[in-house]
Amino acid sequence: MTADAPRGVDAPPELVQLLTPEGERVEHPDYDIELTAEEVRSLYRDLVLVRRVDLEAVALQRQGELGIWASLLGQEAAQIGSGRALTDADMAFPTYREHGVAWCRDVDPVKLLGLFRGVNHGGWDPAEHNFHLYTIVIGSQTLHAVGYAMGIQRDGAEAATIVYFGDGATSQGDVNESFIWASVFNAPIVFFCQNNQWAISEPLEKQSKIPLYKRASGFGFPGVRVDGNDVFACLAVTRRALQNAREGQGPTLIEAFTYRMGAHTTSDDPTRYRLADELEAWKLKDPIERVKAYLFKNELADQEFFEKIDAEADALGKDVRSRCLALPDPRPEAIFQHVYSGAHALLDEEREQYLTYLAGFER
Ligand SMILES: Cc1ncc(C[n+]2csc(CCOP(=O)(O)OP(=O)(O)O)c2C)c(N)n1
Ligand SMILES: [Mg+2]
Repeated sequence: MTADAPRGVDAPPELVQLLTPEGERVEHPDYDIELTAEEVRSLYRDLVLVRRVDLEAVALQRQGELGIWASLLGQEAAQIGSGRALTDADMAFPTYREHGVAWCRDVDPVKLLGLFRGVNHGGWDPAEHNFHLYTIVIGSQTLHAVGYAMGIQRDGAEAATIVYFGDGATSQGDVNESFIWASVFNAPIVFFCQNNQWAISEPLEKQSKIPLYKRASGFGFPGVRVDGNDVFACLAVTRRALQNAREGQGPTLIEAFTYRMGAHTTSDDPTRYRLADELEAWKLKDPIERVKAYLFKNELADQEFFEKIDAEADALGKDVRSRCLALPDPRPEAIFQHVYSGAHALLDEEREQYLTYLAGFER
């Protein structure tokens, strides 16, 4: 990064990129990808639809319908590219911003909204979607994921695990411990770090003096930095890393170099700690615009296609909104459900006490 350039905007030379911000296909000596026109259109659709769900969720929060929302704005390509690289048998462990990955795992967006509305504690069955519940405790899911990966390794499964975390999370002890376990046990796992340049108000330079992907070498496994706003490159790099994991070659750290275009969450005001020119510079690298430009330039899609996708996005936004507003409030005692898989004497007692307490109000 040069002294006067906005943060992260100077693309580092080691970045894997297959589609430039202008929508030009470029070659990379180590990574390539063959995509049909239909596949590119499908990726474009994913990107637009998840952005639309995210936009609707921000609006719902602003209208008091969600307690909070963590926007994925700007990180769509990192999530769709990596999410579409997964097979059904692979398992994904998200943080709290991975709405695009959830989409790729067929989790109904309304279930995500339910969590942020406070009417469920996750709402989806991780085993049904091979998509773990969201994790708020920064970095802790990396240990869960490595444990899971070591489990499927022992089962002899032909599957890999992927775990998502942020740039800030790389400073957590849990994440570093998970790197060690994954490395020495050669666990079939991909560490997918979305470096969105910020951990709430803390900039990347407070986390590391070296590029994050280089951390991997100290733990004894490969690290690669990919253009996180390039859906083709994210797909190619993640596909390769997952395949290596499935073939017994152990973990890979992928650093998806991207940018959090919105606030950390709806409770945050980024104008307090970062300059507008940084955001403006990253807008030029928008992950959706470059796919659109590619489709247009190569005559792989016409105006009608783009209008159809926009209409589908609007319909999805409407549908998600109405189903979110219709979500029933849970019964208060539901807080005791799903804490343990079976009965638990102490929790049963606490539930009874709580119900007795609540009954005192029903007169
Ligand atoms: C163990 C722990 N410490 C602190 C927090 C508070 N916290 C919530 S989000 C966050 C920043 C995370 O930044 P990063 O890992 O870059 O992810 P991003 O939100 O940018 O996707 C912090 C410190 C937390 N949730 N858990
Ligand atoms: Mg971050």
